[in-house]
Amino acid sequence: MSKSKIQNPNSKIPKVCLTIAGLDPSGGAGIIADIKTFAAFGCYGAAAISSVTFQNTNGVFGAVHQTAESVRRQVDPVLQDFSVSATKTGMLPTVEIITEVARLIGEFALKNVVVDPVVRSTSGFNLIDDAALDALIENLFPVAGIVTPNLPEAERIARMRILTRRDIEKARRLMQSMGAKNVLIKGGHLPIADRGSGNADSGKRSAVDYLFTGSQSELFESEFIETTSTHGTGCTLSAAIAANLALGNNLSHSVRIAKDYVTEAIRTAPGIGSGNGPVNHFVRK
Ligand code: PXL
Repeated sequence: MSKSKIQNPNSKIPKVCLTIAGLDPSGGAGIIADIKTFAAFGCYGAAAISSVTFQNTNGVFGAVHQTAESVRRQVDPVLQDFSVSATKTGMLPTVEIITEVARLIGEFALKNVVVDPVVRSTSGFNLIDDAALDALIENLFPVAGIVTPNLPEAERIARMRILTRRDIEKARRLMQSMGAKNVLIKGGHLPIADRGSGNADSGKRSAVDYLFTGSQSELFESEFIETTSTHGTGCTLSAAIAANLALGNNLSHSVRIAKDYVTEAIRTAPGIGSGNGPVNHFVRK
């Protein structure tokens, strides 16, 4: 039963962002990274756990997945109560969870849905099986405002090797034919000669992401920072895009702000852990 609401007259109600993703207890990736990112942009974060993973900065050692019912029972009361301005999905490990999340998105007409098609951890742990990946493509691509694969994820989704910018073009067409309207392909893993615009000769690397909106394409370039502190950068980027969409920024602007945020978060990483360390989520002024 809802109580009559008593509101602080001075409060400015923040935008609410929801993440449905895995728990990384070491805090660098998954829902903890998402919540910190939402907070860094002044948004209020809500989270539902799809899987409890066991990991630290050296690797992922296992996971216990939630059921579809558990995910629904986490998400439903939140959506009954809050007006959610953006939703981000991360690790969705099973077919049943993916179909339930697609149903929830439809039932509640969720807007600004950012789908990060998480497939594998940096350390090589499979976070989703093949059947689940097919289900993700079929059920979530058509309802996503944007899909944000990195290169290995794009390769697995498009079932092709991606070595050049031409390959990226081909992969994006394939992903759009699978129902994804807007695709951000994160080119951080691209061979050095194909990174960026004309930097190959100078040997200076840049981190380039490619945004495809319909038939348009836009290139986002930023400094490539040589570091092992990259744990959770994918989660952080997609959460930052969701937060900026929640704030009312358009897609292109949201991607630019999110990318700059991740670059600074990597640059000022706290150096925690002995492996691939987390980034600094509270870099934003
Ligand atoms: O960055 C991929 C990823 C997403 N979500 C969770 C993870 C990882 C990688 O380890 O653990 C929960």
